[in-house]
Amino acid sequence: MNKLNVIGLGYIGLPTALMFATHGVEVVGTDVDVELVKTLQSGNLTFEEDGLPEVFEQAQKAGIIFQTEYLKTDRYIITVPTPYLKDSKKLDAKYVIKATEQVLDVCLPNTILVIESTIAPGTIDKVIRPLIEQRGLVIGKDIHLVHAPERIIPGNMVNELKHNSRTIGADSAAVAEEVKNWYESFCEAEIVATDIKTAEMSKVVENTFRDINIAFANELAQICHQEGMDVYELIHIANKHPRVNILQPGPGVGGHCISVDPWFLVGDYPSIVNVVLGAREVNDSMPTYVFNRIHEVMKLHNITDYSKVGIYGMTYKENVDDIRESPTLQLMERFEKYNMNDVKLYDPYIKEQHFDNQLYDVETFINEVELVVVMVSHNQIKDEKIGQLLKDKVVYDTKNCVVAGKHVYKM
Ligand code: SAJ
Repeated sequence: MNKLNVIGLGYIGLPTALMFATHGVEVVGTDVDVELVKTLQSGNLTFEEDGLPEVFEQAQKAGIIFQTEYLKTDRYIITVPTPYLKDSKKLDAKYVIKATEQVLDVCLPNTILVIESTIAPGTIDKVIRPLIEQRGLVIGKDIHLVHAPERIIPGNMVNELKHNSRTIGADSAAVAEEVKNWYESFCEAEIVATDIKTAEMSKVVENTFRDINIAFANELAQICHQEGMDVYELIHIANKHPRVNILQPGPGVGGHCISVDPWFLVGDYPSIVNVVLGAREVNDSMPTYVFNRIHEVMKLHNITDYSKVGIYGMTYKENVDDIRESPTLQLMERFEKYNMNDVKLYDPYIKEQHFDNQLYDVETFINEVELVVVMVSHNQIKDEKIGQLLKDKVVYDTKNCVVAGKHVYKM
């Protein structure tokens, strides 16, 4: 079998390439970013992820190659980013298009081209098939198209690559079976074959389901705050019902999946989506809600100096170093808009400077402020030692993870 070329070595592509390489597949990883490729070639990882250093070491021993060039082969997996256009909220398929074109420039006859990147339903029909046909190539003969979306969650990627079920969307059962065999090298869970459009839609629907569920929890948090009730107790009780599973409220929904994918449905079906759009709006409004709650708490404790307010956590969720679309970044936009620039920030996972008043030592951070706003429930903040430091602070805990504090306020 020819080598497998994985294109796009980001949060999804790199772990996927490493898993293939450590399970008997000859892999070449390709990325346009010269610095990124150099880093990987020199034996260093480009982001932190539990268990990844071990897999990286094994993959290197197994002979994985990193390069900026596309490989001449007949097996490709594209895992490049798929952003959305800010105004129309539609998918911006430019990276997938570019990668597909570069594959078509070099690939061997009878190539299987797998697109793993999340794409709006219908993208392969509307955008990718024409690219191939324009070149006079025949789909199903020269090129076999597949959509194989992933389901891994940052923080538990290696484990989930192994144990999560996957979907393979293809035009024919034979091609689906072939690609299923590739993934079965490392994936021990069920792999379901379907058509391409259903595979595209399933990925977006899964993330939209969670977005809607989180929006419901966030709406409940606001109702409970108004009523002086405990939203966590309420959700805990409701979830005792065997068919109810409400997620947890929080300061917003960040990351590059749940906060992005529902927009593809909004962009493509504006006259149908109602619940989907409403959920997006609720979750997007949460940083403003938190901003207002911070001011309520400041008022209750006569805090007027913003340098006495400390924001704990900048990443989009706990125990990862990824700040994409994070609620804290959105919250800081509100502070900046009103020139409230003295607010301090700290995140144990963020070493580079994003804000003037960012601190790098947790004790100094807590000691210098009166009000600690917890935006992310990193394990660190739940630590007993940190609990001691928080004991005589006012805490606004948007993640319901802090036990200590002179006064602890919730959502
Ligand atoms: N969040 C809440 N309340 C909750 C759960 C999460 O407010 O009860 C927030 C988080 O704090 C975070 C955001 O939602 O800001 C998203 O976090 P997440 O951990 O739920 O999800 P992601 O974006 O890291 O990963 C998701 C996963 N999708 C689903 O669970 C349906 C993952 O399986 C996908 O592979 C990934 O998106 C993706 O690539 O699409």
